[in-house]
Amino acid sequence: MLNVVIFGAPGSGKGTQSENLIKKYNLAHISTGDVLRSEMKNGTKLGKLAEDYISKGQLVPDDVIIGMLADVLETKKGSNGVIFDGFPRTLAQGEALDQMLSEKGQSVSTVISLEVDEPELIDRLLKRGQQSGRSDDNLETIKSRLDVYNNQTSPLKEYYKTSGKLASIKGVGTVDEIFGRISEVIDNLK
Ligand code: B4P
Repeated sequence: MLNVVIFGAPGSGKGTQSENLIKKYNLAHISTGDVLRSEMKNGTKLGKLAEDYISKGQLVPDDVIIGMLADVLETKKGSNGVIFDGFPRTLAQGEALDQMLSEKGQSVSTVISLEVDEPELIDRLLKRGQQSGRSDDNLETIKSRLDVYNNQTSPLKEYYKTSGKLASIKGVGTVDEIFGRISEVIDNLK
């Protein structure tokens, strides 16, 4: 089982690279951001709750996200493995993921951390905001998302470094160049 966490700041290319990974390695994909946006579109109770947090650039509370992830993970049974895109984002989520996988006799295979500097991140997200209509792709919210990433999410790198799972990848260049760097890490997993 290949369980890949694709990790990085907002705009680092997690969604973009996940698409390539799904095709090459025939993996299931769980993007917590996509699941939340779909709930918002359908006007569900979860969607309405998520909208309050997402539009402010804040994280949706851990208990909500962990429960949601557990439900979605159940639907991916029988796959070759899973790409976790945008999850975990806090230490509590990282610990919960380890627990959920260990109950299935599995573990995280690798954590691909896409490293991109902030001016480039802001530039990418503002460009996307011009077309996406996403309520969180505006300058004020982007700045909150980056603060949240630096304060709440990036400490997870230490957690995965300690367990020897962290692979830091330069996330700047063409999409294909970056995918080449990611594939090298995955192809070299024992
Ligand atoms: P996400 O949907 O995960 O959004 P994100 O982190 O902002 O990253 P995204 O996937 O959009 O961007 P990507 O890196 O692919 O989360 C949205 C919100 O949902 C969060 O802020 C939070 O409120 C909530 N949420 C989600 N998961 C949660 C969790 N686990 N816990 C709590 N709350 C949660 O970047 C894509 C952009 O860069 C694209 O426009 C792309 O075209 C461009 N790009 C990609 N590669 C490029 C390259 N090489 N060169 C130039 N541009 C590139």
